[in-house]
Amino acid sequence: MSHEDCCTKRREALNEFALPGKAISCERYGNGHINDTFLTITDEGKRFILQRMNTDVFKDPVSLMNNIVLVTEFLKKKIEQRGGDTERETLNIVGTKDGGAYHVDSTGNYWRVYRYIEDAVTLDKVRTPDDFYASAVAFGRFSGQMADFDASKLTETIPDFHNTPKRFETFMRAVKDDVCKRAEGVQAEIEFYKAHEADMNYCAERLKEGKLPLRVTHNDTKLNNIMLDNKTGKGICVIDLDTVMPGLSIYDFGDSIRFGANTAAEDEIDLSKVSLSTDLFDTYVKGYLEGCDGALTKEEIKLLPMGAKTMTLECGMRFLTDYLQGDTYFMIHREGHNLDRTRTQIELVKDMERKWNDMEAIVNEYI
Ligand code: ADP
Ligand code: GN1
Ligand code: MG
Repeated sequence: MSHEDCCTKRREALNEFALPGKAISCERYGNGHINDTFLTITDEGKRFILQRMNTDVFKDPVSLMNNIVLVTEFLKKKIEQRGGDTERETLNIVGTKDGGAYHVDSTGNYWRVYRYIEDAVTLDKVRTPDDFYASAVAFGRFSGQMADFDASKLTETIPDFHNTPKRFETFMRAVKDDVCKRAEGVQAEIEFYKAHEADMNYCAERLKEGKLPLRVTHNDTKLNNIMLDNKTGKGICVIDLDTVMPGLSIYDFGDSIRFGANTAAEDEIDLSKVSLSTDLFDTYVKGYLEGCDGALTKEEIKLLPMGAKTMTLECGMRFLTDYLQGDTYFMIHREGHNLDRTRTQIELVKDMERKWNDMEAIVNEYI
């Protein structure tokens, strides 16, 4: 869609929602890789998040929005029960003028609006360990809150989202098909993932054996999917609820480590900057277990390092798959962006392997 078309579509879409006052600005916002996100401000100075949902990624946006309505309503009740602030501690959907949770425009784009969570930030990098600790407590608490949610009500918005063995099959198919003729240039990266196939099966096998429980998890626990309160520094609200589905707690833990305990950005080009901060790892273990409030089993705690390694392997392999398939899934902002992302993830796995004993010693302290 051209820039102008996009602006027109946005304006038209905004008009469908029951906003107080008139929208006077609407600018691209945030660093998510999936949806098109815009910040809109009304003539009364109220702020809202407008999103064009990515329907290539989320093939059933109607069920997805149904999930989000169910989850946010459920969380709202819990927040009310503990006397919290329902405006800030969960996402709030702004309905359309005719009472729907989303709008479909004339060309089939799906739009939604959330109230903007004020006096809070999302971060792409921790400023201090306290930020990471706060995010860990909040993500842990999120899964605790979801413990008595009826998972059968949820649609799997992306089937096999964290089915790592299946992701490996998809990756191998992408290597074989090589539709963009890029495989030759990334042989070392391909070999790295082939050599780690057994690691990628490990947690999935423990799940199959019943050693790891299936819980309702967030599944996309990046640091920038949590709002930190400007005044208290606490994790006020978990956002990006598109992938709330049954999953493994060690994967929620692991994806946070992959993104937040890396000493470099996810797309850093200078690989010498990439490493696992064992201090941040320790901080996150402490916060996550506190947030989960005793809910994790001994086996889950023991396998937290493996959750981190699996998520870092899986995510890097997904970036490489997307690179091989012509960058159709993750939003890219430069040539080779997905390959840069792959390389940081590989470097991070290598550093985890070097620091494996330290990671295990840290979690053992908490068992
Ligand atoms: P994506 O799925 O593309 O990652 P997100 O839902 O995570 O999209 O939104 C992208 C970014 O927009 C977030 O990282 C956050 O900075 C901002 N954002 C999203 N929802 C809100 C909200 N309700 N209030 C404030 N900021 C938000
Ligand atoms: C995507 O939507 P966002 O940017 O929070 C992706 C995650 C990846 C992450 C990598 C639905 O997360 O699975 O781990 O990018 N989300 C989806 O940064 O695929
Ligand atoms: Mg996001």
